[in-house]
Amino acid sequence: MITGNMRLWFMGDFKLFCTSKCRGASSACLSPWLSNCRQWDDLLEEFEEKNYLNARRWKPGQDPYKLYAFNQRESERIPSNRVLRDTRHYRCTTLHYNPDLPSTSIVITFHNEARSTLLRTIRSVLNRTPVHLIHEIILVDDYSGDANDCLLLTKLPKVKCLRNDRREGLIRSRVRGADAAKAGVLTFLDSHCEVNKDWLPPLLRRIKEDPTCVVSPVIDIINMDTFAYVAASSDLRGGFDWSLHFKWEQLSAEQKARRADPTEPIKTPIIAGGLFVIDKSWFNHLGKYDTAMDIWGGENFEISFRVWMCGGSLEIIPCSRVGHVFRKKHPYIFPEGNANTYIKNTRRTAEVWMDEFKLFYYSARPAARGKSYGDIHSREELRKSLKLNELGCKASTDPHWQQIPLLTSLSHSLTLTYTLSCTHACTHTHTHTHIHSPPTQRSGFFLPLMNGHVMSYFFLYI
Ligand SMILES: [Mn+2]
Repeated sequence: MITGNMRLWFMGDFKLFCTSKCRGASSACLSPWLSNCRQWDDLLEEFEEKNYLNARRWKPGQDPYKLYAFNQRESERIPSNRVLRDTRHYRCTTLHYNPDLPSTSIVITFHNEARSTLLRTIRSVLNRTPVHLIHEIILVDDYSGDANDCLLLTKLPKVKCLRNDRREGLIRSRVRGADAAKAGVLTFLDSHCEVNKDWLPPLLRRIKEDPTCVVSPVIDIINMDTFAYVAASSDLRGGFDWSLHFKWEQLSAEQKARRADPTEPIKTPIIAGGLFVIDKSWFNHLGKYDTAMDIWGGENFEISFRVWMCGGSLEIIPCSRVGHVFRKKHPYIFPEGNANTYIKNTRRTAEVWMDEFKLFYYSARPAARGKSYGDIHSREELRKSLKLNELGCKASTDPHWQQIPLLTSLSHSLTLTYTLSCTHACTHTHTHTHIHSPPTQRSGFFLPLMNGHVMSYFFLYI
C-alpha cells in the first residue's frame, strides 16, 4: 500500500528515481513529471557531470569553508538530484493548479559559486518544475574566476549563460538577466538553492491573478555545514529595523488567528530579496532595480518600498518552498568594503523613497551621514514619473489608523515619539527628540502622509 507520505516522497523526488532507473523503462515514470523525464534524459546525458564537478573539487587538506563560506566538501558528497522531504503544510498537497499558467524566465546570478551547489540549484529546478513553465534558465556569471563554471552548464536543457566582463554585483547582474529574458514573468533565484515539490505553480498562479503582486516562496534552510534540508516556519514575514537591516519576524498571535487557511498568502512588508517572482512588465514599470547600487544589499528594501508605494503588494506563498544555504558571512570581496557598500545602497533607498522617515534611518545609523552615495537624480525622476499609491484620506476610515503611535515602540533605541493622525484635513504631526525643526511640508500634505501611511502600513496592517 502506498501511504500519503510515500506518495509524496516519490512524486516530490521523482527525478532521482527517473534518471537512475528509468532510462527506456517508462513504467517507472508514473508521475506528472513524465514529460521532463523523457525530454531531458538525453540532454542530461550530454552534460558530463562528473567532469564538471571533478575539475574544481575540494581536495583533502584544504579548508572546506575557505572558498564559499559553506562546507564545500559536504556539498560535493550530496548528489545533484537528491531526494528532499516535502516540507509544505499537508493541505498544500491537495491543491491543484491549472496548467494554463504563464511560463517564466528564471534568472540566477552568481560570482564564484561552488559548482556542486550551482548545479544542484539548476537540477532541482529541472526536476521539480513542469517543463512548459520554464521558458529558460538564464545564468548571469558575474565575472567568476573560471568562465567554464557557467559555460559548461549550457549543455543542460533550457540553460543560457551571460558573462559579465567585469564585476558588477547582484543588482546590475539581475537587471542584465531580466533585460535578456524572453518570458513575461521573471523568477529570481539565488545560486545555492534547491526548489521543492510544486514550488513554481502557486507562485505563477498568484502573478496571473494579480500581476502587481510580487511573490516569494517560504525559504527553507539548507544547513551550511551538513547541507541538511530543514523546514522553515511558515509563520514568518519580512521585517526591518530603522538601520535598514532585514530580519524575519513572527506573525503575531492575532495575525495567526486570522489565518483560517494555512495555504493562503502572507502579506509581507519586505521580501528577503534572494528569491521572488515578478511580472516582467511590472518590474520594468517600477524601474527594475537601482543600477547604481553595488555588489549586494539594500536592493530588497528599494524594490519593496516601490511595490507598496505604487499600489502593488508583496506576499509569501506558503505552498511554495525553496531551500537556501544561509551563511554567516559573504564569501566574496566588496571592492569598496562591506559596510560602505551597504550604507551606499541603503542610503540611496532612504534618500529617494523614505521622505522624512529617512531621519529614523540616520538616527539608527549615524555613520551613514557624510558617506557618499552617488547621484540619485535618475531615481528621483523615476519617483516623479511613477503614479504613487493614492491612499490619501481613505486612511481616516480605517480603524487601525489610530494605532499609529505604536511606531514608537518599533523604533527600539530611538527615543522619539511619532504620531500621525488622519483627520478630515489629513494632517500629520511628528516629533523626534533628535530633530529640532519639524519636517518640511512639501507640495501640500499628500506625499508625506501617503508615505507615512505606507510605512505604518508596513508595520501595522499587513
Ligand atoms: Mn544566498
